[in-house]
Amino acid sequence: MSHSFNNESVYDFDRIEREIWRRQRATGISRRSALRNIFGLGVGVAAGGLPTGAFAQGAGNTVKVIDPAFFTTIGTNHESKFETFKGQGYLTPASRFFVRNHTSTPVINGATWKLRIEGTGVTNPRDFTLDEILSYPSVTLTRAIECAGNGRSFFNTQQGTAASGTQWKLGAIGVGEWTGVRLSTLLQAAGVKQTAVDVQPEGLDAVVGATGHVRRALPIQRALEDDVLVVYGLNGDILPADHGFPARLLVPGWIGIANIKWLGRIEVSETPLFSAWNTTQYRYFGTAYPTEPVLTTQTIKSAFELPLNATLNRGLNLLTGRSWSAAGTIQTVEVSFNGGVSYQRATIKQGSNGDRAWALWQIPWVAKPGNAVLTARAVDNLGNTQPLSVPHNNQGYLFSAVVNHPVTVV
Ligand SMILES: Nc1nc2c(c(=O)[nH]1)N[C@H]1C(S)=C(S)[C@@H](COP(=O)(O)O)O[C@H]1N2
Ligand SMILES: [Mo]
Repeated sequence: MSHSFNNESVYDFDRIEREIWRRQRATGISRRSALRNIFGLGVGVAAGGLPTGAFAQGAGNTVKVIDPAFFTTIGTNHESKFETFKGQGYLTPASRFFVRNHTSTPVINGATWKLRIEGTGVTNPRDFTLDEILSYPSVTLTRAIECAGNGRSFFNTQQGTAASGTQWKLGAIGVGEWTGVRLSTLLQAAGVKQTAVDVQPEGLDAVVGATGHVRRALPIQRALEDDVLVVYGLNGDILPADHGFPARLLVPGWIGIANIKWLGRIEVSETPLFSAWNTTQYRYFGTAYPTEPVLTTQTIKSAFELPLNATLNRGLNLLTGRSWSAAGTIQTVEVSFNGGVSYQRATIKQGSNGDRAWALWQIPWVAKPGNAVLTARAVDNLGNTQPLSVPHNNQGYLFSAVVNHPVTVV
């Protein structure tokens, strides 16, 4: 696919990125000011992701079968139905793992695939075959991957101001057992320099307008940490096509977009790297955020393993759910059966509370007929908790507030 300049919404995405650079170069002003000027002038950006419609292919943009019993399809994305995690184990099976594709899953031949590491920040730019990558010591970590926009729909339904982008409920998260090689191992093999500042992994999926391949830089300090992996395995199996085969990045605790799938190239640079994915996307925009900060880590959330507006039988119900924090593990989970008026402590399942993964919990409820609003709130090991509301941001990122979960008891 080449540039889709015949599609105005696609072109607009690229135009804004170019314009930021043009103004910045011409005037020497900061990137931030350039961004603000552009938004201040009212140039519309497709907030919160690519214009739906531009790439929407509906079902059929994945390799795995998207069973509507387990997924809600929104444009090119497939959200796990959180209630279907009930009774499942700790790990999210690959077949049930949410898919967030900017376009569609490319089918890549692992035998001919190569990962290129290059740029001003390495002395030995080189390719790695899959066999070479497999020959390095492997590391396995159980960690969540969660979209930055997970929970976005609640900005509308709960706080009354819609945010643009994929209207996820809480199912844009999965926990996998990821196996791969440390990114630092590959960077060292490519001769990473002391002077390198940014590392930008890039996907082999279809280019997005003229903005090029999906890519997003991370600072060298994070790239070199032990838990950042070039992953080739999920849950003891080969990494599936929809989740990045032959290799994807894993950056635990960071927003979903940091975990670039279908790696083809990693640019290491002595100067800062920018793309649409850290300039016009994945920043906080809106009146609450005058400095337009870039998003880095995920937050803390809780979800019941129940559909919204579920019907429950009167009497004893064992409610189950999951809570997670990008900062570490979950300390406590409290549940309210009366819309947050009073709370009771839920029980976290033994051995089900991993670092930057999730905690499985349960709580009994003797339900009386009528309507009720359930809420759950977690506190993590650093004392972070869930607020009652979060300031709005235009693209609806990082909704960490307590979610009202209506049910009817009959
Ligand atoms: N190359 C590439 N990498 C990507 C994406 C993409 O569209 N292309 N989507 C990102 C986003 S926004 C998220 S939330 C995660 C989703 O990972 P998953 O589809 O394996 O659940 O992948 C990230 N990596
Ligand atoms: Mo995402």
